[in-house]
Amino acid sequence: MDKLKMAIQKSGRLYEDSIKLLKDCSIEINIGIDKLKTTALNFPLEILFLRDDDIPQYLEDGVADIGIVGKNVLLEKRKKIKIKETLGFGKCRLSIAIPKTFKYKNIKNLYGKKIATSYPFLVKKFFEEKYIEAEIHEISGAVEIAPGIGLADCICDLVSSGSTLFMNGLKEVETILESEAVLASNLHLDKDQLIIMNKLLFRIRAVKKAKNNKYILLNVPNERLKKIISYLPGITSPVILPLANSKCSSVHSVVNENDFWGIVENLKTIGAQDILVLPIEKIIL
Ligand code: PRT
Ligand code: ZN
Repeated sequence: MDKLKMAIQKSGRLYEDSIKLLKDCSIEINIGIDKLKTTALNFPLEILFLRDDDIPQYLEDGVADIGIVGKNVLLEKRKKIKIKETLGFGKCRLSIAIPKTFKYKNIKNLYGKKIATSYPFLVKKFFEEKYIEAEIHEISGAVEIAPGIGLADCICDLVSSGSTLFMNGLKEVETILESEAVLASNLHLDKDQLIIMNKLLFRIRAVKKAKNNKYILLNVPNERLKKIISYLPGITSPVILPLANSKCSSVHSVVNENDFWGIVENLKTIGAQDILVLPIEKIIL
């Protein structure tokens, strides 16, 4: 079987998490010194290291079959490729930011303003949808300094912590896109390539599911068991095991990260004891 060619960012914000994702999927790779490409040792995958901006084009052209790229880049480039899975890292938002001194009430205040951005297509689309005319000035980097040097009235750029905006005297006023890394694919994969991609997606989904859940073990007085398990759905249902102390049982279950603290607080109030929480490596349903 041929290998599937996968593009990932050569260096930058998505590199570490992309490599970690492969590792979490039990795919072993040796990264050479030149770091142009490498082959997985235990999975039919060839990995190409590229600049993130080039990945959508390479996917459309079939130079790479699948790739990891920010949704922001993918939507800006408008190539004929398909998003197969969101990956939960590289999270950021594409936002409009204005100088702190700018008196802003609503989006209409941006009418006729000059906006510096590296995302001209997405910004243009946003303003067209709002029927606002604005002048878009495309720049490729250091967008946040544009208002300070008189190049633009405001900017549209990626934001994660917000500290870059803060340090440049800017404040965020509108979010035009929520973004994260995605796995995208070429539209014309053959049967063998689809088989490999689906095997990889199966692993990625198991890893993602595990990351969003915790394994929880607790000891419960038997008379409280019914109430306690009503708070613990588990994957199918919770496991209940007898303890040496016959008045108590051990309950094992899986809890979603988002609901975790609420559930634990309730369990404690109802009488759960000795609560242990463990990370899960993979969940295969
Ligand atoms: O060399 P190459 O072209 O491959 O990389 P690059 O320099 O173009 O991209 P890189 O590595 O900076 O970002 C790759 C991807 O990471 C982006 O396309 C996004 O999908 C994602 N990502 C997540 C971010 C950020 N968070 C982010 N904060 N990309 C850029 N930023 C920048 C932003 O542009 C601004 O300058 O970080 C600054 C703001 O960060 P905060 O934390 O101060 O708000
Ligand atoms: Zn780039």
